[in-house]
Amino acid sequence: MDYIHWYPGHIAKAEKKLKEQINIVDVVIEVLDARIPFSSSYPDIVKLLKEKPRLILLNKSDLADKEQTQKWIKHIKDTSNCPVIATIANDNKDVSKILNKIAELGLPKITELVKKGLLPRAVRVMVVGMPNVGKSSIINKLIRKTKAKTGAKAGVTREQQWIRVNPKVDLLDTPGIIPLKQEDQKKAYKLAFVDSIGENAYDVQAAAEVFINVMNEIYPDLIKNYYKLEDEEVNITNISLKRNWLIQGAMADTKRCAQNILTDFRLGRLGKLTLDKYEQFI
Ligand SMILES: Nc1nc2c(ncn2[C@@H]2O[C@H](COP(=O)(O)OP(=O)(O)OP(=O)(O)O)[C@@H](O)[C@H]2O)c(=O)[nH]1
Ligand SMILES: [Mg+2]
Repeated sequence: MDYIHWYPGHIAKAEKKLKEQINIVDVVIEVLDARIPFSSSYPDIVKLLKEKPRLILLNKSDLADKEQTQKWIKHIKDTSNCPVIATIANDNKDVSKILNKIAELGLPKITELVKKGLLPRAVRVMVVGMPNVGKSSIINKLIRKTKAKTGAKAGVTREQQWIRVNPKVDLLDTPGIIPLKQEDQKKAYKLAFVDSIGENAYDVQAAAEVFINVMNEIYPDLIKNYYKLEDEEVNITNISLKRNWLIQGAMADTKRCAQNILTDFRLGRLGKLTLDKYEQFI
């Protein structure tokens, strides 16, 4: 099997920046992709976030299997002891729920400050998550109504700003990117399927093959039915031929086909799917 590769230099840099950001916040919003709640999580998150209180969002829940999302929410709540909310970035219904949770999670810290004789202040929060899970979209929706930036604070790199979302919550405008460090290739491929890993790190055709295998395990017949295959084996060549994705000499254009399969999944054309099937993990 082809392997997905990462670049250690990038990881070290991302990690350093994330650590600096973590130091100055009270609460962290961890964004996961609802289609892969396990594979988009970071195994050592508690340590990475220095045990800061955490709100977990299963974002892109509009693209995930609803029943699976409910099971994952309950499981993550039970095992992490953190509040968990399913979100859709361009839907504003959950904004107040998110902000209330942040204020609640940050309250012990603010109370502690007041006990020390300091003035109460807004809870400082930041958004973290793997690439492409929807961090920026979530920041944008939280600050939609507020354009006022509250200025830089010591210890933050200059391009970062605090935004007063409401009297109780200050949000860091730059998300923290969680380094993709897993050696676990199964997880890596699932991250590739949801576009969390750049295509220069893997072979698209190999990824599409793995995708078909994953789909056959979790949603048997879905790929076969979607691409209207009959008795032929479900593979890239047969899908190309069926769809008439051809290159010279009437040969299957497997490269184009592989790309199209992944795009169909990413755009939700194959349906609302969860590729980390809860029952396979528990
Ligand atoms: N369907 C759907 N698409 C979403 C959702 N959230 C974000 N997206 C899309 O996913 C893509 C990535 O969203 P971003 O907010 O840029 O994600 P990010 O985590 O900031 O990505 P990086 O900055 O690259 O790490 C964009 O095309 C968004 O429109 C969601 O809840 N549902
Ligand atoms: Mg972003």
